[in-house]
Amino acid sequence: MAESPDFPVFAVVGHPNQGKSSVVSTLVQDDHIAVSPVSGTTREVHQYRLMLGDEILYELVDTPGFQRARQMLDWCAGHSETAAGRPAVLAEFVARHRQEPRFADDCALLEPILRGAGIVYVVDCRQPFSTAFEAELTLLSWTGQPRLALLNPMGDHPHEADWQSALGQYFSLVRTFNPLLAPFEQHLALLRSMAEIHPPWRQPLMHSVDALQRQRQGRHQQAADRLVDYLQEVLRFRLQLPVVGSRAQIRSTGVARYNRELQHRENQFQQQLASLYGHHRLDWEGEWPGPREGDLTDSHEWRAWGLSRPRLASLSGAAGAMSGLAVDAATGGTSLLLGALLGGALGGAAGGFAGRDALSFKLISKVPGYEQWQLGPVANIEFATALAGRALRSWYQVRVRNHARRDSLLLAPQDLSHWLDGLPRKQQVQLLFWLRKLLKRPLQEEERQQFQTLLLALGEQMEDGGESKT
Ligand SMILES: Nc1nc2c(ncn2[C@@H]2O[C@H](COP(=O)(O)OP(=O)(O)O)[C@@H](O)[C@H]2O)c(=O)[nH]1
Ligand SMILES: [Mg+2]
Repeated sequence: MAESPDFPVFAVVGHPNQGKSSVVSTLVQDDHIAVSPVSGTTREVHQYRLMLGDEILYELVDTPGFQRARQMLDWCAGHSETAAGRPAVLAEFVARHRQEPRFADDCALLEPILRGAGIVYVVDCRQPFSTAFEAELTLLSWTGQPRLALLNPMGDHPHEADWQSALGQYFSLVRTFNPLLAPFEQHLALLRSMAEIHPPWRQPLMHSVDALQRQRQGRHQQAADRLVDYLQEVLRFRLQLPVVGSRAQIRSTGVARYNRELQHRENQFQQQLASLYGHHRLDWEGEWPGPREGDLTDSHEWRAWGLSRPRLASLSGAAGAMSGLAVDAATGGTSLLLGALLGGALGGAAGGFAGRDALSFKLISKVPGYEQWQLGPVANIEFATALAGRALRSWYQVRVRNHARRDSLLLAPQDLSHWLDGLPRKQQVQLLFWLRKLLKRPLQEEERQQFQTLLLALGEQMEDGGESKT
């Protein structure tokens, strides 16, 4: 057997179309890997390494599916006398048949294993277990390499018990893992399982778990930082408009331009988030339903992203809860002096939206012939919470997205359905406080840090909130 590398290597194998490439894609955080409903998309063996800086954490080998396991097994059975000789017989089979097109896939997938890779066997448990799989399992067991089986539950899985029973005979560990939907914690759990099947890889894989956790925290930090910049920019964004036509006409073309600018900034923000989390091919769907011309007090689509009016009103109205909050804040170790600030934030909530337009619109130069109108900044705390809610939702979607997914990312307001309303009051007040501050002026360094701390907490909450919709 060739000398093994000093990082763990696993070959991901199985029948065609079981989700092998998807498992590889998710675990190496690479959205470039060919994942496709068309069987036979992975024609060759590809090695993918998860790198962190210069360090290789592990390598996964994506393989084509088994094609002629039965024939291969028959040949090997006829050429081996004892169990001890089986790995050598498999190697001989590969050496003799690798040039034959009919065995090309089978040889290709065995090669890395014979060189020392561990085995991750992937099966979509919607199909019944049958003897067709038995040959594959037997061959894999004959390699003598450490191995683990993954049940990929794509939808219903009526045959799961059969599969468990069959796989349990060939694999020391059988785990359930949905490469498209498994949350990050389950990726780590899977790596811990992989660490169990081969003692020499235990330490490097447990190290990978730590490193990936740190990487994720770092990504969250950077995303929160970006989020502050983004909100700072869009909440304070203003457009200068030349005087062409009537006030109503200027306003109307201004609002259209403003929305385009907003959409553009949101797209940029979303792309930055995506690339922070290692998504390089992400399509976003979902127009930002920006303010309309004449957007005053009636309901508009953007409202669904923010705090609801009853919620905003209750934040200013519930005096009893407020004193509770102030106490909470004083003892909660938050650096915000909420008690002192509450009045300001809530006063804003009360007065900040009633009858107010989403954007300020005013004449900023009255010099005849050089008149100028200005649209923006955001003038209404309700609209500000909608922008923030939408940005938070974008962040959430990217956080929970696995790299195996190839569908576009859909942002629809009903996804959120006033998620912000469900936050603890204290966080709502804090969010309002910072948004209001942003509406007035850019944040200072220390304030940024505080706002970021809040955003990080909100980010955690989004994931823990049991929102499994993706
Ligand atoms: N719904 C669903 N589809 C999946 C899941 N895993 C893989 N797929 C899809 O099944 C198809 C085949 O997946 P792929 O990873 O290319 O399988 P491979 O041929 O074994 O490499 C792709 O369209 C995947 O998006 C899953 O857990 N749920
Ligand atoms: Mg594949």
